Amino acid sequence: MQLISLPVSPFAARVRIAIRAKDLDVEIVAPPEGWSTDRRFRGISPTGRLPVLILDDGEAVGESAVILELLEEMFPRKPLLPREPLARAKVRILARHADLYLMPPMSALGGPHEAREGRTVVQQLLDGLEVLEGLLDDEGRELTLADCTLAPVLFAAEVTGQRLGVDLIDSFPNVTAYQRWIGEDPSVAAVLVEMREGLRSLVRKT
Ligand SMILES: N[C@@H](CCC(=O)N[C@@H](CS)C(=O)NCC(=O)O)C(=O)O
Repeated sequence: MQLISLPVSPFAARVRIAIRAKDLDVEIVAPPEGWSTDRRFRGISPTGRLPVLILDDGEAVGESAVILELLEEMFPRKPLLPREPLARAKVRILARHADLYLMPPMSALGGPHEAREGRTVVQQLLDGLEVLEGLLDDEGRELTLADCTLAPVLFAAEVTGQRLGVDLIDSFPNVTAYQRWIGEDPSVAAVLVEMREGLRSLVRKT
């Protein structure tokens, strides 16, 4: 199998964490030059987005949350979902929270925006982090799909805050403690290093 991925992509990073945690034999490959508009790439990723998992029979699967669930079903060893249905639902709530309420404002802050619009989006991100603060009540457990999803998102929030000159995470003690805890997982730590290095090389290029 192959994963088309870029080091800094928080969506690709969550899949790379799961691949490491499950010890899967997946080759990590970069997309082609000009990938988001490249016609061949669009053939395997109709939205033109990363990541894409290429299965051994050539079948391509996009959408990071779907890829995570697929890998979990294909390779249940070293599970990243608990057994009990309600516990599984709680994992999925955290992961969906990241996709619905944290990533959209973060992506908006990554693009060009007016100062006032920027303040509104920062507030949306802070609101999302405040909800996360209340959702995190389960520290000290096994790594889950929620952790794979949240660790890169919180890294991106940290970097976004640094860029804006505000600490977005500091005022949320549960989120701060969770970020520290999750960063100690070896699979997460390795992928965060990849994200940091990817970011550095992007900055060097611009
Ligand atoms: N919902 C998608 C989002 C993926 C996504 O937006 N990836 C970014 C890279 S971090 C991308 O491919 N952006 C290309 C573009 O916006 O043209 C997922 O979870 O996989």
